[in-house]
Amino acid sequence: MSSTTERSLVLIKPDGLRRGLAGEILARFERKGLVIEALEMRVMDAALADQHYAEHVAKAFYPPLKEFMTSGPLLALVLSGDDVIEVIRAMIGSTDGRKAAAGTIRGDFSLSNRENLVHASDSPASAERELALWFPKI
Ligand code: 3AN
Repeated sequence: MSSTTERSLVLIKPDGLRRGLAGEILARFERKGLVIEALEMRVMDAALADQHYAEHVAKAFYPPLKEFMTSGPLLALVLSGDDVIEVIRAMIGSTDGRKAAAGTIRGDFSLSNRENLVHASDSPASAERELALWFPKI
């Protein structure tokens, strides 16, 4: 099987920090063999939220999502490795923590479809767009 080294924008969301799960989540990515290329603690402001979630701004769930995502510090990461976009999506599990498979981050630690601990780019095009927003110098 061929492989491609990729980069993904990953956020450990405010619930991850509030609940003391940042180390656990980061450790899973490290143990998998992913490379941490950058890591910053940031607070997402309203303008960045609207850009980051451009595809969701008109949806009914967006206002409470924005409120949550701007509610406290998060960790923004650039992770790289072979096929990382797909690998990380598999590690975090499906959006709704109640339905995410056991063994995934959301499946093991989240009971919510909003406070679901992690964001990760879902395609190479999303990764490029999100990395430019969060880490314009990298
Ligand atoms: P994912 O993060 O799994 O890629 P998206 O891109 O569909 O999911 O949604 C972005 C974020 O919006 C999710 N991480 C979650 O926090 C929130 N979200 C998605 N769908 C809902 C929903 N039906 N109700 C509340 N929040 C939602």
